[in-house]
Amino acid sequence: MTLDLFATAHDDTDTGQAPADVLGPGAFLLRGFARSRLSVLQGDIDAVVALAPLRHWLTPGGKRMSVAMTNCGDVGWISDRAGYRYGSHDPLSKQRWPSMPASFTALAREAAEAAGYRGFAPDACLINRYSPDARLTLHQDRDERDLDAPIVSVSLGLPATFLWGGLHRSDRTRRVRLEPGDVVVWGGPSRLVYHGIAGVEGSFDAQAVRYNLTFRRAR
Ligand code: MD6
Ligand code: FE
Repeated sequence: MTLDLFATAHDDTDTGQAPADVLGPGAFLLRGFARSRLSVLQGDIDAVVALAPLRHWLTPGGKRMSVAMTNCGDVGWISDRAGYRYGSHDPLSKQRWPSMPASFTALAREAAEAAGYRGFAPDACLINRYSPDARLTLHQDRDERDLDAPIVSVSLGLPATFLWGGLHRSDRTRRVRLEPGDVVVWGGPSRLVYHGIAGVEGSFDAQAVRYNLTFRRAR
């Protein structure tokens, strides 16, 4: 599938795919791109979490992150007092990270392609779980070796307020609501844009959480 950035309401009904929002040069919000796959994705998240449980990393400064995280793929993102990095093994189990489910790899490749990035083959998938009190402060994703590859980010569960800034931390931010099934793809001139999660919507269901998958080419 290719994106028609100038799609009209009429085109949407033809393709079943809403037109993309342009967040910036090379950065797109594909609304609902993963909506039909949410239950398969959630089942695969649960399978990964059974092998590599969600945990709250410490920041290099020693603070417990409010977002719970785990990984699948050849390498996983790790944070502790020694810093941020990618590693092939889960520090908790000392085992390799679980392999990336086929449903994840296919979605990441297809979403990247829809945004104009052909041949995206992620080697890392970070799984984030947000309870209603969790936040992710403004940051850049720059621990990856290959900054030419885009990042693909998938939302499941509770809606969230995503912060989209600029190339400097002090640049003003735009607030974007992310709903389950939304996919954000960014790369090129936007690859190092500052971004974060201001919060997720509360729910009467105490079990309710938001999951986010971010796919990267890390090594
Ligand atoms: C989140 N996402 O949506 C956090 N990073 O839960 C990210 O930090 C992120 O969505 C890089 C690229 C896309 C993202
Ligand atoms: Fe990020």
